[in-house]
Amino acid sequence: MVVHEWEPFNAEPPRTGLAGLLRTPLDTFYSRNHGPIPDLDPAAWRLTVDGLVERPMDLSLEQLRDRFPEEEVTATLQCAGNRRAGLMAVRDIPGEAPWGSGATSTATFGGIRLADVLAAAGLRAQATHIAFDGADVSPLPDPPQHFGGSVTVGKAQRPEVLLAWTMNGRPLPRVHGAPLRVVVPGWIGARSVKWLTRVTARTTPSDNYFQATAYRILPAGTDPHRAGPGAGISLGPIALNCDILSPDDGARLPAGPTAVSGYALAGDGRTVTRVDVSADGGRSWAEAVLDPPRGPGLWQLWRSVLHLAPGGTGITARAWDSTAALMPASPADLWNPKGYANNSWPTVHVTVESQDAGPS
Ligand SMILES: Nc1nc2c(c(=O)[nH]1)N[C@H]1C(S)=C(S)[C@@H](COP(=O)(O)O)O[C@H]1N2
Ligand SMILES: [Mo]
Repeated sequence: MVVHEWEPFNAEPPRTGLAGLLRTPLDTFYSRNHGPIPDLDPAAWRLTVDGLVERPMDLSLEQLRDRFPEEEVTATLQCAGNRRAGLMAVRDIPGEAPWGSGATSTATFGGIRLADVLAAAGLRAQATHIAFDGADVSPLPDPPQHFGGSVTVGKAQRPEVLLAWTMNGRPLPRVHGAPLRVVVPGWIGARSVKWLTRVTARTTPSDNYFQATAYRILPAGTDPHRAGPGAGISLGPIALNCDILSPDDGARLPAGPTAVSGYALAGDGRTVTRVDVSADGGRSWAEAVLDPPRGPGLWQLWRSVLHLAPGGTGITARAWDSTAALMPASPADLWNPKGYANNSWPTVHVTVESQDAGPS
């Protein structure tokens, strides 16, 4: 793992650690934290469901297990800061981690549907947002605050949105939110709140710092330290993106055909319909072989074989979605003061050895 910070713990796998696998192994899955990782006693832990509901509830893990049917969802989590390094290459973003391609990972999560819990609590018709609170306290807001965020009621009631206690068939690891986390496929990772303690039905989005102030796209001239709650564009559903996972950036490759592979991830409610690969900076493109969509918020793997001339070459990819939207070419057009949502065309630089090169 590439560790960006030890406290709070922030780490991502190298891109090649994600390559070719539908599911990311637990020891490879990225970790994104905003404060110390809490150590919760599962026996004492309770989930509070309150706000605009007919029957507020306080439920233990055992009660959640007994009352609601268990479901599994395979989904990709992606941090809004994924590929921030590509934006930092355009212009520096002080105080934020230079995430590469690895703040994206996929797992099979098991637990219960948030929709079932909301129905049991008697969600009132006026509710338009469902807010989540985590047990961790982040020192980033002033004063320090629990991590939290919200999604719309429409998304909260989707069958793919889970309250999860397993990950790839194992008990949910502490670093990923044990004993219970939210999983919101297709939305920025920040809405998949870990160490969940409270679900609140409201008429407005969460007031939490990580919803109201952070995780927003500010206009390029703005000082993020002066931007107050509500400034900029709130991030929720993620945008179409793709990446090259193999070969690695900087790889030296033997002469002969080059296998290129990666993932593409559509925005909420969409699917990826085509991935193209270019070895000439986007002047010409070859269509990659793309896996079919297998579920909401789940990446689609793709692969291609290129015949590259000896020497240094860039390999670029781009994806199209089911609305015929295409990823933007340039990170410069996307640059924003907090460095979120870089979905520009990814490029890896490789060197292809010439046919007659001996062993190096
Ligand atoms: N309670 C809590 N939940 C959280 C966070 C956090 O710091 N605290 N980080 C969020 C962010 S920004 C992301 S991208 C995902 C990362 O989940 P992971 O660490 O399991 O990969 O968790 C989200 N949920
Ligand atoms: Mo994130």
